[in-house]
Amino acid sequence: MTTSERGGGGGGGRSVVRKYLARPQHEGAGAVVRRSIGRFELKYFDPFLVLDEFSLSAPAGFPDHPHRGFETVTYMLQGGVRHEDFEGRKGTIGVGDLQWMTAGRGIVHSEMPASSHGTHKGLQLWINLPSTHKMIEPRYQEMASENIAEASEGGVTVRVIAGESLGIKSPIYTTTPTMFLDFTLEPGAHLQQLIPQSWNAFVYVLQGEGVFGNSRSSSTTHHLLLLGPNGDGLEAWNKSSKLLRFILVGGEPIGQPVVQWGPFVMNTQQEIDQTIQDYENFENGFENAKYWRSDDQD
Ligand code: FJE
Ligand code: FE
Repeated sequence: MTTSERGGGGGGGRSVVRKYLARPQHEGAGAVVRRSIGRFELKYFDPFLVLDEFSLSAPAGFPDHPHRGFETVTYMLQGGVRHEDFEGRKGTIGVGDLQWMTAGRGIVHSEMPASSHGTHKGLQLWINLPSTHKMIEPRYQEMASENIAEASEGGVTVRVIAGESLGIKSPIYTTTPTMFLDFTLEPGAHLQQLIPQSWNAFVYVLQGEGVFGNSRSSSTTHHLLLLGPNGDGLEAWNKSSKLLRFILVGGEPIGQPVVQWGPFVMNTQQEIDQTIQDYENFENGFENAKYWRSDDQD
């Protein structure tokens, strides 16, 4: 059976169409990120703009910077990130905690390691917004680790960050319809997870090794797997003797032109020019940036 035959009919799982190893690169101020989506080979996987597995050791971090036109989703794996924004909002995202930030028309913030020792690790996903929502008021949705719903069945444990799995639904509202599931499979476990038709979806391996979709070989840590469009969901197997942990993320494609200038993502160059002007002039959502500096900034 070929890949297309397997994925084409009803009942089959999606196939893996591309696989990338995310290698470390420098971003921000001394921070290291393993970027998969957002690097030049994989500029945009509609609606996803960036997927970074980041690693921070003080004094490295992401000091005061703006965003407009999309959402950032930060999910911590080790240590913590202290954030602070231009409306005076502050907090720490600890291990297993989630911050879902809709930048909308504008946020200026800093994201720094929560303590001066240790290595602080997590995932940051940038999700695009449709043109109708790029200029909405910014908003945050946060979930502490203990409030993220978890379910187990047959050696599969899922933490439901967004969307639905094993009969559990996340309370997170996704402006762009999105699913974000954190799976752990015990040795020998097999997973079948539905993914809505027409959604783009990918897997990113966090720990151990797994066999996904039609792949013959297993995939290990730091690998991103793009899933093909056909089939009703993901099938995964842990054929190893250790735990396998990965995220499955899917989203409804927006299908609009994307013009990106660093932390600003709009539909046209004219809108980007306007955004740069707004940021420089502290207008149209950037008013609070005029007299604000984070505590991290000297
Ligand atoms: C950014 C470069 C950056 N990935 N992962 C340019 F690094 C960033 C940025 C981040 C970021 C922050 C965290 Cl906490 C985790 C990240 C990139 O802040 F916004 C631009 N424009
Ligand atoms: Fe940021």
